Amino acid sequence: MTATTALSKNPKLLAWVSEIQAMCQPDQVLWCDGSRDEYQQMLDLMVQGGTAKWLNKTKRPNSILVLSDVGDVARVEDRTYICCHKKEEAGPTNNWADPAQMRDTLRKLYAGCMKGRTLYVIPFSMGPVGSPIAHIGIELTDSPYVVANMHLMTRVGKKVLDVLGNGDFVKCLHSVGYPLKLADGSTRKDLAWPCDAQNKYITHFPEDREIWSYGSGYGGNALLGKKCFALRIASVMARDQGWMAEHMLILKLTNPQGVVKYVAAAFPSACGKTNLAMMEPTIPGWKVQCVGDDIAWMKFGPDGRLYAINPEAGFFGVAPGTSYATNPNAMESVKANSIFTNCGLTDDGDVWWEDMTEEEPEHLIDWHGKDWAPGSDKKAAHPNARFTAPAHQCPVIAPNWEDPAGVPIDAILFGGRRATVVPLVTEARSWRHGTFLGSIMGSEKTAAAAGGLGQLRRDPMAMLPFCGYNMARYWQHWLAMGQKGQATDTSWGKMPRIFYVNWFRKSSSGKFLWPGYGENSRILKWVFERCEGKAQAIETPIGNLPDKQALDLQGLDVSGEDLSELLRVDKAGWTAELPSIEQHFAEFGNDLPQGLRDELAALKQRLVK
Ligand code: GTP
Ligand code: SPV
Ligand code: MN
Repeated sequence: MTATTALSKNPKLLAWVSEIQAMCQPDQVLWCDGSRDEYQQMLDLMVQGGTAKWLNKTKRPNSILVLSDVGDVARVEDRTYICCHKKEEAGPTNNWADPAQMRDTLRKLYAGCMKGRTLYVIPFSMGPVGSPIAHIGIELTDSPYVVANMHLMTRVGKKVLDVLGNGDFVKCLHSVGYPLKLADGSTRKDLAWPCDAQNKYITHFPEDREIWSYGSGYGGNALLGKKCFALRIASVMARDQGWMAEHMLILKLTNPQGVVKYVAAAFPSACGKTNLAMMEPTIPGWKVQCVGDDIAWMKFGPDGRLYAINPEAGFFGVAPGTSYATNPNAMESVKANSIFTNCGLTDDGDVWWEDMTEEEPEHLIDWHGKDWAPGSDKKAAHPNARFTAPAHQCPVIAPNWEDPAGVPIDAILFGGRRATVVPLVTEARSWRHGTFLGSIMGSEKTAAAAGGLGQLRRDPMAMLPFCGYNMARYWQHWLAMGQKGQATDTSWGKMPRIFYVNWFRKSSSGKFLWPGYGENSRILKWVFERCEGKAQAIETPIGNLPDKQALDLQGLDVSGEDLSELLRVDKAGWTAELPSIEQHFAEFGNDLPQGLRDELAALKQRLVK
């Protein structure tokens, strides 16, 4: 249970908690011990306060539904800041703010912002507690919703403080920004979803390894271990310390002979990581098991190879589109002990979202809390509605997913939503070429972040919203990691092979050409066999592609014509894209690594040949 007395003697931690307490002025401070009772206490508190509803206990045991404010439904990239001393260190793709000025702005907002509320101290470990790859953070928050979610998404509690001792930690401060007592002494009632929708700040101080978040209670804005720490702050730590923090799933792929390879894949938000990470292969004898579905931390092991851990302990997954047909293992993971946010509530007290079942419920309460029926022009669930579930509930969680040493990565996939130009799969020619393909990755925008739905944008390595420093220097770090891993311009050394995939190519009539989901196993098989040096590939100007013979197509229901289109090297399309790639690179000026300049020049040459 939460404790009113400090659970740590760490002087830096105690001083920081006192300082924040004095600034935010909560009614009380409670320390989280990470116990099951404490988790239950948070759920009860949310239900009593009107934030959450219990779902039907037989259909969905020990699970709640939470509906957020309509102004607080996704990450807010335009309110996300990297606050380092030099603007060029944040680079052209991040919002930059001067650290002292930003702290000044935020101190004013934080002053008294927790009046009438409880300040929770959440000690958490990203990665198995005590693993040499793991790192510790402390989140201070006034949101029981955040406490409960952190319990599922990270390892929380006393055990973390024991490992921390008097050591250093990442300071993560969070407030929903809705005090219950105002400066003039008046009071106000709490809201079901308190926030300060017009005044959000998601700020990072990478030089101080610190995060200050204000005004939002949703997802990556508020669960600070996830994108803020495990990607934005960790990417800077990784650069400084010679490792990698990436927006990647990790999966364990076993062939019919029992040989195992590990694949990591970077796709932008809502582009299929959770689905690929726990897919059911359609090709007989092949097995996919999940190590992680969103973030990978990779370090060189004693054998010189890259080893990855999943720093998280749960899934914060996109609900709409998730079904027994597309992702049965996610459906099984959320059967109980889960938190649902912005989903519809059925008349029998269960959750529902678009495409969860073939047949739509006759009636439900939508995520706005209004009546909904099939044919409504409104969605039952918000497109960025999410489930939070413990990873160990996934039926295909890899038995070794918590191995503190991590798993050796054989292949890295990049991918995004590209209706045209980009083929189903392309193997990079080398680590440097793969880094180039990652650096020019593009994807149509999804609902995971506010604004601009469907627009094509460059999202290098799926890290555009998550890189805590200058993107071009991050590419340089990728190239440097390759050198450490003995990759040359023509060989992979000990580094994973890199592939560029696209499940989202469309026909001229706008339909997906590729069935995706479990059928993606056919591509994983080719990747596996390329890593073994077995499968065939054709050299093309954009990289190495399989032809129809090289892919296992048995039992696949795709026309020969569609397959040809999926595997077509669209030279004209790529040539037409060169100016936009040049423009993209030009944004980084002198920071652009020479290796990527050379790759672009080489691509141009190959395309005109
Ligand atoms: P974040 O949690 O935001 O990082 O997203 P994610 O990358 O884990 O994406 P997720 O697996 O949740 O998929 C997002 C959406 O893409 C869902 O609506 C899926 O149904 C859809 N999707 C996933 N895989 C495929 C695929 O292979 N083909 C098609 N057409 N859609 C897919
Ligand atoms: C993403 O947007 O990539 C997510 C969800 O995984 S959030 O935690 O909100 O960042
Ligand atoms: Mn994500």
